[in-house]
Amino acid sequence: MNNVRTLLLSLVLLGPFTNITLAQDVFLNKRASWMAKAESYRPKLTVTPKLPIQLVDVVIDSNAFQDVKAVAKSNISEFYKMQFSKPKSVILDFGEHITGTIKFALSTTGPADSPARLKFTYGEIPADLYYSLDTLKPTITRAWIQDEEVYVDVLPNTIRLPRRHSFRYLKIELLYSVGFTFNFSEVSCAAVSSAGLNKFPDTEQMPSLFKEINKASRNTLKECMQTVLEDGPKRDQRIWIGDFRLQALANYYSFKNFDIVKRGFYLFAATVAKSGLLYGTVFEKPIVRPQEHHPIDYCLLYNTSLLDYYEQSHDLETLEDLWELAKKQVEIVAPHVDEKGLIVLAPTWWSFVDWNASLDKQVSMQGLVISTFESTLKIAKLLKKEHELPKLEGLITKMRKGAKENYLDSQVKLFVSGKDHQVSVASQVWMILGGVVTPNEGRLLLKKINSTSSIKPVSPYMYHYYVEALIKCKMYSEARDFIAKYWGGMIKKGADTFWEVYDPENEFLSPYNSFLLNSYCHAWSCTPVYFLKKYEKELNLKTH
Ligand code: RAM
Repeated sequence: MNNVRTLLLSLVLLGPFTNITLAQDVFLNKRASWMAKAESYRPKLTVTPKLPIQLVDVVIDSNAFQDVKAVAKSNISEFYKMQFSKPKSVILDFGEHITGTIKFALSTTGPADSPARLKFTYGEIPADLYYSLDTLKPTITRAWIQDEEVYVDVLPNTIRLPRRHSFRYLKIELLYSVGFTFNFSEVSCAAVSSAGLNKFPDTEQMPSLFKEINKASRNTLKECMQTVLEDGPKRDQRIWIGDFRLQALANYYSFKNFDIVKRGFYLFAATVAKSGLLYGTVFEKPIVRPQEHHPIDYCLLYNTSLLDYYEQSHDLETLEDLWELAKKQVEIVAPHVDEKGLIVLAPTWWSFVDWNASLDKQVSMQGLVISTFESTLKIAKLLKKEHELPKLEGLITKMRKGAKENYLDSQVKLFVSGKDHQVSVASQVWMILGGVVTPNEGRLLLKKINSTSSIKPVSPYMYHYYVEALIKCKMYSEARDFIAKYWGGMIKKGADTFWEVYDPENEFLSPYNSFLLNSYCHAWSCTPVYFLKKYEKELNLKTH
């Protein structure tokens, strides 16, 4: 009987991946109106011209991030005077992270009788321009690496390169000698973002490190604010629910652009799988379409994000419009909770939680499911629709009890995950956020985990939830000190935008087997501005 149930369930969930379409399209009637709303909230891009400010060299320095730093070489005026005819390379520094397209103009001293072959390499950080990918075997395509060869057939010339890049540093190389000389009379970038102008005067009353953290958070968000809340302007340039939730939170405490958030909710809604389960990712081009996978933690975090949005906007209409979708996520996941109150993940789902490959995710997912069920219940209550999910409250209680009875190791006094009883920070964090323990009990867990050897987060994404847990347990000074240590650690290593992956113990860590494929302006790392603004008083920033 159980096997038949599992088979039927798998077929329904597998529907979108196969030609087997047992399930009907649950939201068929809503897709068109959701898509129209998504389009109506499309933000306008502001184009800002940016110029390079100086020439730099990238050099090895064991104190720098990934052992490479940029050092000033000369004033930018020297660059425009440089004559090019033999192979030569220069690095321009734009002074800040930008996302946009390059325009350049070449002037000649005499007639040109051949093309000039140039190579442009874009670096978000100095290391991007130092290391080569040759010895690494990335698990995702090299096509994400930002370098391109450019033929200039006719000189003099002014050329706008078509591709949008994400960078602060630009290396320009003349690859082969030519029989004439030329110089650059212009290099500029049309920088794009939908964030609007940076309207944040430097009047914040907080120590300079926190001011810098705030600024880098906002810059990270600004760069990812394009026609959607992209996860990263270098890679993957698309919208992911997990990143989206954190960007939306940071946005409420900075740019306050509600339309781009609504656009996200509606894009995910319009592209939902026929089964009614959300996909984790949406592309805008060439047509709006989902990436057909179900990171189940992201699917559920959609509901939490909706609740966050309502708390900031009081927009009951949107909540109402998306309620059936939010409810459906719970209806699909809830049957996977067993008699003990434990979530048993379906084989067709993926759970992300963090990029640490060693992490056992069972306990984290238990807490995350409870926490997102709780958000959904709150939405139901706001809409006076609790009766539509009559068993949810009881299920949450059962899951909390189940988690405590099955995952709390009474000897170690920590939650342990998987058959090897793994101790991780993520497990404690999600047990706290899922309300499995009280804030007082949570405080003991967080103190204990810091003095125990355990699996640690590696991404600012998971560390966001760690800080949320500290705050939930009223450990404000620990939260403040951690933000200073972790995000401040990136600042001290030269970050002007925050990174996709940062493990202070291993700066070369990459989920893609190549740190050159990592993104160094990544949406999910932008939340310090949210913490520092929302909890300004509690974090007691003025005196620290
Ligand atoms: C990375 C994306 C994104 C994240 C997923 C899980 O590839 O860049 O930020 O949400 O992984």
